[in-house]
Amino acid sequence: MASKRVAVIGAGPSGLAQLRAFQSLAQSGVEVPEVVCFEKQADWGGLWNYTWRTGLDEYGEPVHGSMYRYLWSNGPKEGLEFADYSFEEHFGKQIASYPPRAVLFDYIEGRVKKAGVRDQVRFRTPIRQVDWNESTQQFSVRSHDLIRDVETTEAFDHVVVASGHFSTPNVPQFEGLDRFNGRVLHAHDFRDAVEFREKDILIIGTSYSAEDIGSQCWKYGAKSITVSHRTAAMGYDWPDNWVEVPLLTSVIGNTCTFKDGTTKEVDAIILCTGYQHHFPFMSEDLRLKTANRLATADLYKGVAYVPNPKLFYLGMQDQWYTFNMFDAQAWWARDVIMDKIEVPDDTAMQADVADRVMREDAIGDDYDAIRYQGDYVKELIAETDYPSFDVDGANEAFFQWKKHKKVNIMTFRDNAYRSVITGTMAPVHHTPWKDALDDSKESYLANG
Ligand code: FAD
Ligand code: NA7
Repeated sequence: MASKRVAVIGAGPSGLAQLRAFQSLAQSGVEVPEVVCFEKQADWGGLWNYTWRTGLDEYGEPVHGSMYRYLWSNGPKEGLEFADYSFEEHFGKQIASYPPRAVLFDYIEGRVKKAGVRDQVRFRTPIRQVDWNESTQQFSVRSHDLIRDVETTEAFDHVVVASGHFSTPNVPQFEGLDRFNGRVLHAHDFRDAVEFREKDILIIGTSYSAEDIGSQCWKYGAKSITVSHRTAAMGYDWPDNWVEVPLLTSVIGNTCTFKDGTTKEVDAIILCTGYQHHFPFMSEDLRLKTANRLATADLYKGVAYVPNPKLFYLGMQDQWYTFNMFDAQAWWARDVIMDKIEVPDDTAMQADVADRVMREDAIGDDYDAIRYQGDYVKELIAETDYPSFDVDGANEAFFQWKKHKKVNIMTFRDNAYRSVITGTMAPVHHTPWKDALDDSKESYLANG
């Protein structure tokens, strides 16, 4: 097994899950393959590794980060807790349920520091090209050491793509945007809500980014928030200076016109219109092409690439579950690589994908979608030694979260839930979210 080589692309939560999966096996005395993780940024943590930069970085690489200042977890931490590393183990106490970005970064990092896997990561080394070599039955992987400005091509038996899919923006065109007299940006480039203090802002989109960036701007003093939808309004009980309108049809000067003929003068337009699965470094025969959905195209068990199951993609689903689902996937991919799990023939893999798509298409509401992804997590962990946990209990935390958002979209983060890993109840945070302007780790952890 030691002679096998595995390339992991990305050291975000998914890639780090893969490193931890192999390390946990090695720790139990099993000989594992050589694992090399390539990370284009200077540090690990993926999106949780905050950068002020937008556009291109200091090497001319597209900036990966889409996270912004003051971001607090948009779902309860009880839904994402690692089954092998609880919040209590990391912080030495139970903490409140919606941690800000810096707190979650610390938690993610804590597990992999403990595992001692940092020396497996080649930082500042983006992958440029991955090809399959039919004659050697290996992948040819070309990476670029940005610091030394040297490109290297190496052979690997397996590739695990963990490069995320919330970094390359989906940017639609609207008539008149090219002549708008204010700032237009995509959510990917949003960094600090304070910029929009006293401003009238228009947000396009109705999903997580729209809801949360709008809420940040509201919290930090925007004058008004107008949210424009293509399909349906979000329908929360918004504050007085927040309205929902149909889709933007045109922009003249600072005046935006919507599908129902109404207009609004705005200072800035933030396109919260989602992201693309973008893998320019994968040769076409290896490149995942999928919509952002729970049942991705072409991935057996949501992980192994059907046309070439020596290749794995982690975390490519739309996400209710995150960190613990990436773990479930990483442990499963590890066991395929270790020849402990057998991948069936092409017909059976395609049938598996079709069945997942069909079952997702039959989902009625968000509660069913949460159950669907919870069942998926259960399915994968049942096949490996990832510590089993109460997934139904985690589903329940998500159900409570949905209900709390309906009750009041500006106070849902003030609630607390029970850990399904340690069984302890989270404390209620010391300050309501809307009044907690300091999002530092020190401030958040000052609880209890
Ligand atoms: P990423 O975190 O995107 O990490 C991918 C890594 O791959 C990066 O480090 C990147 O630099 C690297 N990489 C990319 N391309 C290459 C290449 N060619 N070569 C080498 N390295 C490469 N989830 C939650 O659970 N709770 C939240 O509150 C939450 N909030 C979010 C808010 C925002 C604004 C966004 C965009 C996402 C949020 N998410 C949240 C979801 C998020 O997707 C996951 O939490 C998680 O970060 C996904 O991990 P990942 O490792 O799959 O991808
Ligand atoms: P999502 O969840 O993919 O949502 C994208 C939104 O953008 C959704 O409301 C779409 O509306 C809307 N959209 C997409 N294209 C258009 C066009 N052309 N016109 C108008 N509206 C459009 O992305 P998010 O950024 O919100 O969330 C991504 C992750 O970041 C998420 O996992 C969080 O954890 C944080 P639709 O409903 O399709 O009409």
